[in-house]
Amino acid sequence: MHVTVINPNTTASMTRAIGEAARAAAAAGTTIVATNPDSGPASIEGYYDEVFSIPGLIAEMKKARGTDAFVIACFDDTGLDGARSLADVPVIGIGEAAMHMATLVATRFSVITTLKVSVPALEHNVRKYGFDARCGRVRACEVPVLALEDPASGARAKISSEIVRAKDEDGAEAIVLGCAGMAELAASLTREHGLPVIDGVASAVKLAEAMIGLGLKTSKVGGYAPPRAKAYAGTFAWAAP
Ligand code: 5HY
Repeated sequence: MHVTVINPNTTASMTRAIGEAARAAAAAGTTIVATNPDSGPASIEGYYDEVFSIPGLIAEMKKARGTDAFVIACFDDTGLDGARSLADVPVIGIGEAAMHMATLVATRFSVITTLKVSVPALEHNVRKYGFDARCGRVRACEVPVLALEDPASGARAKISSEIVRAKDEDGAEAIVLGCAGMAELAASLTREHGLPVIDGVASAVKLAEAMIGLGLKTSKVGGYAPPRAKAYAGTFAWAAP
């Protein structure tokens, strides 16, 4: 199995950490290639950054050869529907994957993301995926995406105290980590707090392996039908279907 993991922001150090988390979760025989675009935002925090990260994501998909599945390694599931329209193979967003895993192990979960500017887009995804009856709240630990990799940011402690609040105030029975940059914290936070703390990168890789194993492909009979051939002008002529 060959899985292409795309970090839609342009920060290579974050892509390396995402690749490590994906390989740590992958089964023997699954090869992981982790990439990021060379144009677009250094991190995705809110709607504006999201808009400018999608062309780079699509460009990385078009470059990929012989992949059996794509993983979009941004918790906003950036450009997920457009990506599924382009690809025949499964395309899995780490946000949707982690939420599915949470509902398999708990009646109620909370999401802990980076900044509050990211919260509305994630709340929208919770509703879009039909998890609003199972998700207590989308919380922000107020640590910027790129500060997550800086030990001096106190990110782990801030996420940890948000978990305590989610358990007390939301009745959370599981926690979903709301950023690809939090992947390496899942295991130790699970031990510390005595409940499942779920990382989307690992969740998406395992779901990709399951879907490839089942021979499941993206349906092309409706919303994810291939885009109709047409001209794209100017900067995006390369993206013309
Ligand atoms: C992520 N941003 O997973 C999201 C998290 C967020 O660059 N990678 C990003 O804050 O929305």
